[in-house]
Amino acid sequence: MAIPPSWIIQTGRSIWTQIWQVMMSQLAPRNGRGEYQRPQSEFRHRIDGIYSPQPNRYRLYVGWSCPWAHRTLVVRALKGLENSIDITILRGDANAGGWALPEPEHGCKTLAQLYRLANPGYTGRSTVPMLWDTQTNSIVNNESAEIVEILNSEFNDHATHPELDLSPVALQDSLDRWNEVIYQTVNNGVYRCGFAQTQTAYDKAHTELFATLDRIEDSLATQNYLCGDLLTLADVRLFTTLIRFDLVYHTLFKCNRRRIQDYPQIQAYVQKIYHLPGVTQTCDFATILQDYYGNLFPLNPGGIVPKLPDMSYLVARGD
Ligand SMILES: N[C@@H](CCC(=O)N[C@@H](CS)C(=O)NCC(=O)O)C(=O)O
Repeated sequence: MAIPPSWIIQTGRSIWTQIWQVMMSQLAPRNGRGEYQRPQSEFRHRIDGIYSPQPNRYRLYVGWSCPWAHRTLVVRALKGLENSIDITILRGDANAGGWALPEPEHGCKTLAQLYRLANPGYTGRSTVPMLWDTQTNSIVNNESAEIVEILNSEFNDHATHPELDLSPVALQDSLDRWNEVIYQTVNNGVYRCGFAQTQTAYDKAHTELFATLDRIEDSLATQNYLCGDLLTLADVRLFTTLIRFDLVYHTLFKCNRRRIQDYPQIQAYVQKIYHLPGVTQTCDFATILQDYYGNLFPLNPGGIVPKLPDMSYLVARGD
């Protein structure tokens, strides 16, 4: 006897919704309104005291797909720190839901093991980017917003481009203001859309995200970068979210009012940064697609990875 379709749908929906709610509550912390709450990064040392600015002493752990890690790769490239700060590129492990090392280091196969090697009993998240001190085998910092500041200012004696200052004092107020709004509504805003656990939380995040993108579009009509005519850390921080937007956030995270290629000014701005020396090489579109669609299981349980969308706006340079 055939099972009535309505029964299959009702049962499937009820079971799936319950499992989804359990998974999301574990993987994406939320407040009482179902709004995603990103946990704070726990390692916040600077390059001072025991951490002196020696070349080839520190190692950056990153993954190609992660927008926060990508910020550090862009600053490392722009400053010309490739020969003084080494990197380890981690692989997203879809089954374990974490980062795997390409080959064992200090007997560790995963980033989580490395975090615990340095800090036995650590119970927090093992995130990239992470700046590691090879001299003391300790974690210096795992907050991208701070790692980019460190790379911008602390290794100038060992940088090919020490003259490039991505955080000039004169622009500090404007930089801080942009960083604040862009973090809330764009960098973390796309995650607030994708990880929202109520309709109201999603609607709010979506509205705020596109209000900021509209505001950025207006600003870029009269200036090259967010704070005027100089590239700053605020642009780097925005860029790594924008470059992923049409690839993954527009679809997987339901950030779908417009794409980046529908904004003339923002599109030209992303294209300009993409072509700065060394930046193109930090953008790996295939891995971004694979990791987001493959690893964020509760958002894509079927596991099908879409084709690369048309990203030709990046290469069709208008200038
Ligand atoms: N606040 C951190 C966030 C970094 C972060 O969330 N990284 C993600 C990848 S996009 C991660 O490593 N997640 C692994 C986990 O949460 O276990 C930063 O900006 O550095």
